Amino acid sequence: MSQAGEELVRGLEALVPAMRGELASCAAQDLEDLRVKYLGRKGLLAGLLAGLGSLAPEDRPLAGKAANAAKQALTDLFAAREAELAAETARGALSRFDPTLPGRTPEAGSLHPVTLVMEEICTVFTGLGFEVVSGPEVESDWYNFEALNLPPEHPARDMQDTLYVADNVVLRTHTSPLQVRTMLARKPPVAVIAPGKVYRRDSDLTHTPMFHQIEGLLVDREVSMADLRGTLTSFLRQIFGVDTRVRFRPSFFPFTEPSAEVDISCRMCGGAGTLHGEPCRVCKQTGWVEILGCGMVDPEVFKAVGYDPEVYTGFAFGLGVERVTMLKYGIGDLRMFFENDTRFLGQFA
Ligand code: 2NM
Repeated sequence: MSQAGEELVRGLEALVPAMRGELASCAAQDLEDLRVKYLGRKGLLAGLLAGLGSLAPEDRPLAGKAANAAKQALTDLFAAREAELAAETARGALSRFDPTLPGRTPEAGSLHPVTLVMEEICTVFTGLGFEVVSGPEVESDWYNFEALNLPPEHPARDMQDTLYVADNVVLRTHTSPLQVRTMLARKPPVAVIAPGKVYRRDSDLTHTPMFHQIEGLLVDREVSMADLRGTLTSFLRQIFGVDTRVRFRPSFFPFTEPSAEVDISCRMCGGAGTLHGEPCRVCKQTGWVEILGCGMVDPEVFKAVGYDPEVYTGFAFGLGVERVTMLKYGIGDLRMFFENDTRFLGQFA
């Protein structure tokens, strides 16, 4: 081999120990620079390979072989060191991880107390054989008023301050339109409860423009006021406790006759009217709190939905879910339900 050929081969062979030495003391962030220096397009290896073309033809096979060997060796050395440094970095991260530190607990949501009580009430009535129904919050005047024995000029319409969407279209002021829809769609016997949002033009300390209501309806042959009384007493004792006393007072609703309002013994003072020698604020010293309204479905309602009032009788009732929730949990301020303070809401998780 010519002298030039031998020099080129020695140069190629010398690259390998040179790179090995530099790699050994190289830090991870300098690795790329080293690769460029030896293996880059204008690197040391490329520089030597450029001399290959000017060798005598008979020297080229040996020199070419040495060049390939050098390139392979450099590539392998580089890959090995790269893997080694990656492993070291990973070990470093692991040593900085302290498994004894407390974890970061992910925040979990919880159901709103009004939702919880609404579901609980539905569960009680489902257990008594009622079926849950739902429907639109925007209703026509007919479903919300007319069919419920509230004709256009009826003074009772003033009892409800209604939110109008358009002429003859309202945000439902109660869930009764659902009972109307149910009666139009089915024949007796029916036993349904209708939970949902209702809307009234009312906003102060004790009223919100939207609140939740549950109404119930049972229609069959020979349904009596005694059935109403037994059903509601069972329901109220399941919600408020077996010791709860229940009383019915005469009242008036346009869609029921006779009608009644139902009181339960005050949970705050146990019905005594006083608490720690002070007048009870929940029942205003009466020992009773009003919880729902009810009655026997008025024959006019049955006529509107095509039920024969000579054949069928039924009872209906309605209650406000926020009110039930306040009494059940001793919450004194309606606004708590609408502020979405998680310190309050989280207590019901
Ligand atoms: C109440 C009180 C009394 C009631 C009546 C009806 C219907 F559609 F069957 F006629 N649904 N709900 C009713 C009766 C509601 O809420 C205080």
